[in-house]
Amino acid sequence: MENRTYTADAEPGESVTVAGWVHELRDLGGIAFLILRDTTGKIQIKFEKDEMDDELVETGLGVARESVISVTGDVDEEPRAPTGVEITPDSVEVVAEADTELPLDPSGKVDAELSTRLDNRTLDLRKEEVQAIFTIRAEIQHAARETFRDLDCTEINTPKIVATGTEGGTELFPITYFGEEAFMNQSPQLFKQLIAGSNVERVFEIGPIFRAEEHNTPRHLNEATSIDFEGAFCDHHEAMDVAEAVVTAAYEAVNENCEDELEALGLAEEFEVPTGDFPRLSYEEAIERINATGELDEQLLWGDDLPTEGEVALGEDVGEHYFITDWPSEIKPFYIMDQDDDEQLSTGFDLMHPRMELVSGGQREHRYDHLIEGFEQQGLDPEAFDYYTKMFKYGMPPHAGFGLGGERLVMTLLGLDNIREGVLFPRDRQRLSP
Ligand code: ATP
Ligand code: AMO
Repeated sequence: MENRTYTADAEPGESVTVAGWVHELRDLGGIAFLILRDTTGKIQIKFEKDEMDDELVETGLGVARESVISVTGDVDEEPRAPTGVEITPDSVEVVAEADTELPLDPSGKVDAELSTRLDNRTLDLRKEEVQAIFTIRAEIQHAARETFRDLDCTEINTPKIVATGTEGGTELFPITYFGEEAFMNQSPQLFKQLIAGSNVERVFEIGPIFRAEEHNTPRHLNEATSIDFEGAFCDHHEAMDVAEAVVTAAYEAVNENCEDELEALGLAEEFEVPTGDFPRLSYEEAIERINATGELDEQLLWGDDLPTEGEVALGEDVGEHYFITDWPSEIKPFYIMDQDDDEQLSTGFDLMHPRMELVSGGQREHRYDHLIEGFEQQGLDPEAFDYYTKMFKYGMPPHAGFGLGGERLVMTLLGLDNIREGVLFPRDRQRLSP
C-alpha cells in the first residue's frame, strides 16, 4: 500500500497513514479510542466527539472489531496512550468489514479450544503469543540452515511421491500415480543417502514427511517436518555431533533473536540454552535406569523398544537432552549399520529431550552384500529397492546421518502441550482442512 506507515514507525510530529485491524474500541463518552493493530504493533486513534466531523467519528467508532481500516492523521506524543503516541485522525477508511460475531476472540480475552483455534487460524494468528510461536519456528529453521551451511552441507529437495516406504514402524499413505501404486514419503532417507554417495557428500533437507500413524497423540502428526542430515565419510559419532550442534544452535538463536516472542509466551525468565554437551547413554544403561525408576508395570528386557512411559521416566531421571546409543540391531531399520565388533548392536542413536524423542540417526550400511542381507532379515524384498541398492555397487562411501522432528523441536523448546500448536495447519486423524 502506497505511503503506508507501520504503527511502530509512527513518530510524533508526523502525518501518517496506518492500516491494520481494529483491535479494540473504548468509548468513554466525550472521548473514544480505537486501538489499531498491524504486524509491528498497536497504536491508539483518538476520537474527540465534539471536536470532530460527525461522519468521521461515526465511521471510526461504528466499525466492528477485527475489521481492516486505514487511518490518516497526525501523530502526537501521549503518555497515557499504551505506546506513548496516538493519532488524531483526519480520515478513516473501512477497507474490509468484519462480522460482528467472531468465532474466536483475537484479543485473547476469551479462551478458545485448540480445535476452534485451528479451524480459524487466521484469527488465531492475530494473537501475539500465537504469532510468536511461528516467528520462533522460523528462527529455528533459519538456525538449522545456518548450522548446516557452516558445516558445508548443500540443501537438497527430494521427492515426496515415492515407490517404497522406509520406516517400518509406521504406516504409509498410498496414492495412485498414473495407475501405479505409489506412496507419500515417510522420510527422505534413501534419497539423501543416494546424494551423500555422490561427491556432493554432505547434504541437508528441511521438508515434509507423511506418516499414517493411526493413533492420535499430542506429539504425533500425520504430516510433519523433518530436518535431515546425511554426510559421506561420517560415522555415527560425527552425526551425533551435528545433531547436537543443530539443536543447540536453535536454542541459541531463539535466545538471542526472539526476546519479544519469548516474552509474549511468558517464557523470557525461564528460557535456558542447553550446554551442547549432551550425555550419551547406551541402550543397556537406558533400560537399566528406566527399570530402576520403578515407573513401569513390567521390567524392560534387552531387545524391547522403549515405551512412552519409559522415555518419560528416563527423561525425568536424566533431566536434560541426552543420546541413547548402542541399540539392538533388530529394532533399527535395514539401512542402519551394525557395529563392527558386535553385530547384535547397531550404530543407530536417538537424541532425546527429557519429554520425548527428537532425533533418530546412525551410520548407514554402505556395503552392498550386507545391505541386501539386511533387507532379507527384515522381510523386505530387495528387488523393490533396486533403484537404491544398485548405486551401492558403484562406489558408495561410508556415511551417516539423522532425521530431526522439526515440530518436536519447536514443541519441546517452547514447552507446548500439543505439537499441533506449532503447526499452522496440522494434519491428524480428524483434521484434513483447513
Ligand atoms: P483530558 O482532558 O485529560 O485529555 P478529556 O476531558 O478530553 O481528558 P475524558 O472523557 O475526561 O476526556 O477522559 C476519559 C478518560 O480518558 C480519562 O481517564 C482520561 O485520563 C483518559 N484519556 C483522555 N485522553 C487520553 C489519551 N489521549 N490517551 C489515553 N487516555 C486518555
Ligand atoms: P524416525 O522415524 O525416528 O527416523 O523420524 C525422525 C524424527 O522425526 C520425528 N517424527 C515425527 N514427528 C511428528 N509426528 C510424527 N508422526 C513423526 N514421526 C517422526 C521424530 C523422530 O525422532 N530415516 C530416519 C532418520 C535417519 O536415520 O536419518 C527416520 O525417519 O522427532
